[in-house]
Amino acid sequence: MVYKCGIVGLPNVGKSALFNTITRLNIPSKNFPFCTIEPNIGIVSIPDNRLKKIAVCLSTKNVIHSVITIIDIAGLVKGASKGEGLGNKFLKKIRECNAIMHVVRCFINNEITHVYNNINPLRDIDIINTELLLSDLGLCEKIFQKQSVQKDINDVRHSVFFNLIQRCIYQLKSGFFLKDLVFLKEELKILRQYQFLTLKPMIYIFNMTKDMRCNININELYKDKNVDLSTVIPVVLDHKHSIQTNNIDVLSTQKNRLFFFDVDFNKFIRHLCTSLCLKTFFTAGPKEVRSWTFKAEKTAIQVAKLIHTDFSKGFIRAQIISYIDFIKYRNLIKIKQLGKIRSEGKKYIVQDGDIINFLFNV
Ligand SMILES: Nc1nc2c(ncn2[C@@H]2O[C@H](COP(=O)(O)OP(=O)(O)OP(=O)(O)O)[C@@H](O)[C@H]2O)c(=O)[nH]1
Ligand SMILES: [Mg+2]
Repeated sequence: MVYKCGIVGLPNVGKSALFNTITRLNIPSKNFPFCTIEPNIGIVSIPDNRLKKIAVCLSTKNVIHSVITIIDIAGLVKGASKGEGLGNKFLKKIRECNAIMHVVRCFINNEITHVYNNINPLRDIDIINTELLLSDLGLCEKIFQKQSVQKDINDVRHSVFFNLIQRCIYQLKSGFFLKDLVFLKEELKILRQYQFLTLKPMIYIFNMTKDMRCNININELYKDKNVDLSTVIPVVLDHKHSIQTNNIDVLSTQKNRLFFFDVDFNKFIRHLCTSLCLKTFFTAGPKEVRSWTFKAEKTAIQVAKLIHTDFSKGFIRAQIISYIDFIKYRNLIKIKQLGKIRSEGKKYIVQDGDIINFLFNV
């Protein structure tokens, strides 16, 4: 399963421009709201210098990078959760994604229409987040009503489920995202099947003007709007499909302004992956060396499934060399002699940089 990242935001804020930049595709990105109607799907390789280094050690020619799917949908407007502007249809597409990229217009250009007439990033964030929240609230209430009809008072499972949905409703009615609540593992498993929007990891892409002019009040951003600054990536898009990204230095929030530094395209994708808590493991052999992206905290049997369901169905154990050891000794016989190949069971929590050989039997 490839990790899917959906782009949301108001109409005409640069979602498709960002999509083009990341995917190096060329879908229409024009100066009118709702330029995008049907979702655009692009696949992007995740750069990782370690792959090539592993391939050199093994004299393997075929190097395959893991990929992430980026989905650009139509703009959302106030009332989207109630169907305004075909909002429900668009939101459904986002429910199928693993994570959300929320594009916020910060650039100033009088020629580019803003659907609410002026540049106000915090208001825009509020509008989109409110729609995501209301959409989840509607879904929770539907689930609650459906379960009320079927409720069996003596069934413990039912009352656990009821309490869980009630907690969610309370959280959403208080104006907070579900991902800000603490859930037990089993509760998360139940909730994930409903694809709640506010349970997904979200990063904010601030679409900036080249001169970085922006009057966002950082204090307001993270205190009042509850935005975790580590999830904010300011970018400057240009028309040659290149990207400059910038990171916010949290220290500079004291000065109440954004602080930027330039990084390149590859760093942007990696930054995106880091913000979404995505990790990488490798499979390596004489035929190919390949990277695989997975969500942090996954077990060996869970990531085995990414390669093939047989790997998890018939899982015996995983033989693991850490990338650091591999590069240090560069020789499989030596690595073996030094006892640096570990044997791990299905519950092992896979670490970033693990080079894994799955043993299975079906
Ligand atoms: N000056 C400037 N223009 C931009 C920037 N990003 C996007 N635009 C322009 O804004 C207009 C809208 O961009 P799109 O990428 O189509 O916006 P969108 O969010 O996909 O819009 P919808 O699909 O209608 O929801 C286009 O004319 C872009 O060229 C930017 O950073 N600076
Ligand atoms: Mg668009």
